[in-house]
Amino acid sequence: MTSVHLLACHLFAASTAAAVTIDDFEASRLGLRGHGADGMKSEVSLVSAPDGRKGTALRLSWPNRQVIYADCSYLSQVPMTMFDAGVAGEARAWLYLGPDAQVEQFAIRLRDANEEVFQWRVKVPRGQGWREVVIPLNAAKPDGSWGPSGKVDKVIDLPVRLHGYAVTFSATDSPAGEIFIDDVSVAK
Ligand SMILES: [Ca+2]
Repeated sequence: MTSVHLLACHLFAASTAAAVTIDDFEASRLGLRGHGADGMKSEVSLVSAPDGRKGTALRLSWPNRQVIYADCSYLSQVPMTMFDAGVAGEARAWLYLGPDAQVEQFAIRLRDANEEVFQWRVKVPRGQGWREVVIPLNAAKPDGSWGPSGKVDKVIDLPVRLHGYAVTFSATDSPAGEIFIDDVSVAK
């Protein structure tokens, strides 16, 4: 195969890539664990999706002493083989906020081969109800990374796995609250 032919194949693949659902939260087993800032523990559960949406959604909730953020991570390895040649494209997620939610941003997090965690965030539109957010996944511009000492080099070492999700709050001392997350997908 010539290099021109290879290039044509890559272009074709890029132009036809469809969104891949990475979690619809329909599995009966909950493979996520809640965390949170300053030792305030977030909680996760699988619940019937509110407000007329079908199926099961992930509920992420936090106590009223929560500050800055609430997050959760997968307990098992979730390969992201669509990014085996590099992280690019976008992630999408459906989010439901209640009337009093003070969520500012939603983040998706990927973990690289050296356990360094990278996140990309998007502002969450205000207002009650379901909305889909689109998070550009620019490998050169993550919204922060962290990990084990000596492993944080700001370089995404392939392959990556799905690490989890996070929300940040609009107030530094946010009241107790919850967000529902459904049908997370990625597209290159
Ligand atoms: Ca790294």
